[in-house]
Amino acid sequence: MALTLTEKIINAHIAKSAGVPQKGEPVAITIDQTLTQDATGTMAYLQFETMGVKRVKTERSVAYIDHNTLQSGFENADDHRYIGSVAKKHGIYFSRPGNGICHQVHLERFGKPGKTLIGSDSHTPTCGGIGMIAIGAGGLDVAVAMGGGAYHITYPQVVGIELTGKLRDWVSAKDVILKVLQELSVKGGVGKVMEYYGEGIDTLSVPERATITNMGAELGATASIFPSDELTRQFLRAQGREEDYTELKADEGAVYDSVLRINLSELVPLAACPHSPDNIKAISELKGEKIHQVCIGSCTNGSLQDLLKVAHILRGKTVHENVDLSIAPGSKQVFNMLAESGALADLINAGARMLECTCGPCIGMGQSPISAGVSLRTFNRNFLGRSGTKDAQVYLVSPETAAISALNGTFTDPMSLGVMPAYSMNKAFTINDNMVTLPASESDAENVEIVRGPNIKPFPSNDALAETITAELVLKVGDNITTDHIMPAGAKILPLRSNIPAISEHCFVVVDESFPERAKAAKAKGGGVIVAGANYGQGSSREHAALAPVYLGIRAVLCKSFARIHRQNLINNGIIPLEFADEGDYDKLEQGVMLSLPSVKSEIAAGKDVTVKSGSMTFTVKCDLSERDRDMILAGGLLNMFK
Ligand code: MIC
Ligand code: SF4
Repeated sequence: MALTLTEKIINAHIAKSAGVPQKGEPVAITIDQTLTQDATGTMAYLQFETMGVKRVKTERSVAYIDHNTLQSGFENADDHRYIGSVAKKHGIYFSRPGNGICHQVHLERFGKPGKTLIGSDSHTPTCGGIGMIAIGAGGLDVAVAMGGGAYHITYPQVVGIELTGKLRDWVSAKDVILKVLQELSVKGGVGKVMEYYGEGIDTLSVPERATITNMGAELGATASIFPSDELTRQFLRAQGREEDYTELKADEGAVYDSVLRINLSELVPLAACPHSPDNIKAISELKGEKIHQVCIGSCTNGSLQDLLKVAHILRGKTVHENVDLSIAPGSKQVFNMLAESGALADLINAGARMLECTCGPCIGMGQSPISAGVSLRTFNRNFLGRSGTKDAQVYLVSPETAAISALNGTFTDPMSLGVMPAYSMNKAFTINDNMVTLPASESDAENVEIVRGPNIKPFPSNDALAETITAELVLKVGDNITTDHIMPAGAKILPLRSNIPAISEHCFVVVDESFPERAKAAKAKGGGVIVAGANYGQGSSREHAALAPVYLGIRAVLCKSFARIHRQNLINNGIIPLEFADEGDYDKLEQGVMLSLPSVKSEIAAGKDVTVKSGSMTFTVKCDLSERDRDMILAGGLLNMFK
């Protein structure tokens, strides 16, 4: 049978040889590579340590420091040191602070076509740009994979995205993925892999493809992938690793579960408007509106190609007096090459505030906009409050739109710039892996000591499931609640990532400041339940959005539907994921009522719907779990199950 590229790679990685499961059925896949970043990494490595595995069992595991890099106290620095020491001891490559953003560096230096990668960051699918099945996951799942365990997913549907035509001058790869988001929405990719094909892909370089696969995360997709072709070979050759190249594509006649066709020639510059990546308008509709800030960089648009275009636009000009422009290159390689080519001088001369090559403003690590400010960012998320300024209006745009708008002080269509100069990717990148520390040899590893700072507190454990739950409906929220609502990030809160009791005090405060107090009061009386609309938990992979609720006594989340990674994080930590069988029941429940689940344990163990009672009302809700997930829920989480 003719297979899609996604199916070929997944089928070659099926862990147990019970044959290829049907689409929508659980599948366990073997994992070739893992990555972690520092904001999720501390938890992942604490969990890895409890597994007692001496050396990672993957082909390559890399620990990056790129998120929590603002050291305004000892916490982040301590966590970096801890991760570095674990990496050295257990066979993990360590990308030191200053080396760049995990997804950019992994694409440049480690990713390999045809391999599987999971990472404790939702934008891990970036490496789909070089033909990998790369998936974002919770830290615990990454820890299990480092220990040689399989990764469990639902066998995805494969959406074919056929690209025809060619982008016009100043229309960017970012506009392609914004168009896909406009068509499919932030929940359009749940349970699916987006596979790109068609003549249009021949016009997109690997970094451009990576911009597109990166923001597949915003569709909720499990992964996004491009074929590995001549352009992939050129990229790998330019990275000095042509030997990692393999040609990969879908079989002739492969059938996709659904198809979306996009003619690149018809696209125009777009923006995702506040506060959702699928709230799309054309820049021409926003033209002339005043802006206050521009931030360029991130794992979406921090490549050399992106920043060379920005430098070209800024050359010899000055950033508008009402605009603050910050630029964070995606990696040390990009930063170096900007310096070598002289483009860095163009950026500095124009008045850009150059930041180190980290996530920076994308995760609210500095550069919060002014009150009610309009900020144009080349990033991938514009969720409420994520920038650090709650009433800021964040728009997601291409580097081209960002740069020209920074000069004019208003939304400006880059197509007004006329003909674009010919850009060719460098034949060779500047390669210097001196900021990647190699792990100790097996014999030396015995002597490596793990360094633990005082900020590192043990993670909370859950109890095995009891037969009955009686809990308060402590919070009722609507559709598309993000993990940035559940567990906000930013410079003030991120240093608490290794301290669950402390970070829990910030849980849901963007939505309701009294939530932590109310949840704790409910915990003392049996626990709490959260009720939500559709696509609950979209966005990041941060396990803290499950760990803090565990700590605050949340026993179950009852919603219309879940985002994939967050649902798994809830299960891994023993919070029951329930879905309304009749969505009308959502409207009947009010915050503050008591809910009882009289036979929850027996019902879940028997694979039945779960009975819920509230006052005189009785209804059933769905709890569709694989056998493994059911065992985890009954045990109170993955680590309990191991014990
Ligand atoms: C994000 O972009 O939201 C993050 C910060 O990279 C998260 C990870 C985290 O919260 O640590 C993600 O995408 O998974
Ligand atoms: Fe970092 Fe932003 Fe990318 Fe997340 S989305 S990995 S915070 S650059």
